Amino acid sequence: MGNNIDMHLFSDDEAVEPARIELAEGAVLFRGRALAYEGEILAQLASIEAQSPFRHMVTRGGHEISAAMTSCGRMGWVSDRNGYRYEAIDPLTGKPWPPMPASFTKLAVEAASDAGFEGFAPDACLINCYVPGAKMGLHQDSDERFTKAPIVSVSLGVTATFQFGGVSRVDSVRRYALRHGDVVVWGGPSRMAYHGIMPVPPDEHPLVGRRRVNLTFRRAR
Ligand code: MD6
Ligand code: FE
Repeated sequence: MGNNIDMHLFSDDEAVEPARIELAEGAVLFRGRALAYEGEILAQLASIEAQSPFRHMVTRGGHEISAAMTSCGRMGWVSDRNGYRYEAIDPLTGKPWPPMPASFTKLAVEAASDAGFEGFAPDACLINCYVPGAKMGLHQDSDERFTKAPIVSVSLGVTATFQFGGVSRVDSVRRYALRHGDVVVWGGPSRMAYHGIMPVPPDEHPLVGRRRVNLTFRRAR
């Protein structure tokens, strides 16, 4: 029995690290929550990429965003010299964004519900692809009309360091490793928290390769 206790406490990372971590009020990290869906998500991702490829968008100021992006769902996130917004047509292809796969919606809705946000109905899934060195500076997600809805974020591939601050840019930030399969839900008092991704290290994931892919589900309209 003593051995079992030792194994439970020290031999298994899952046991040492809880599956659910409260980052702040309204923000929850679920370790490994998407692992049960990984094959399905990666297959759907290949199909989405084939229809609406990853591309580097520019900001209003003309700076290229280092993460390559695409979207699925009724609305997609777009940035160009006119700024950030949601659009129903992919400007690269001139066609609607690929539909949101049912498995994506199920994962996002269930995770939101477990974090305390019932009735989440995402209409947009922004997909970010980071190669080694790519990053995302501290920002707030404020382009959505319904900020009452939470955001659900799914990390795949190479582990990256997530910075999570407060609702003011000058608030101190905490850092968390986001690994393949981790899901973060945030809303309520955390919905406007500043956050970012530190430069992704030159690692390789056995299924995803030398990249990190992040899905963020939102209610845009
Ligand atoms: C990323 N994520 O993880 C970028 N935004 O690659 C985000 O910007 C983000 O993870 C809002 C809520 C959760 C997120
Ligand atoms: Fe964000």
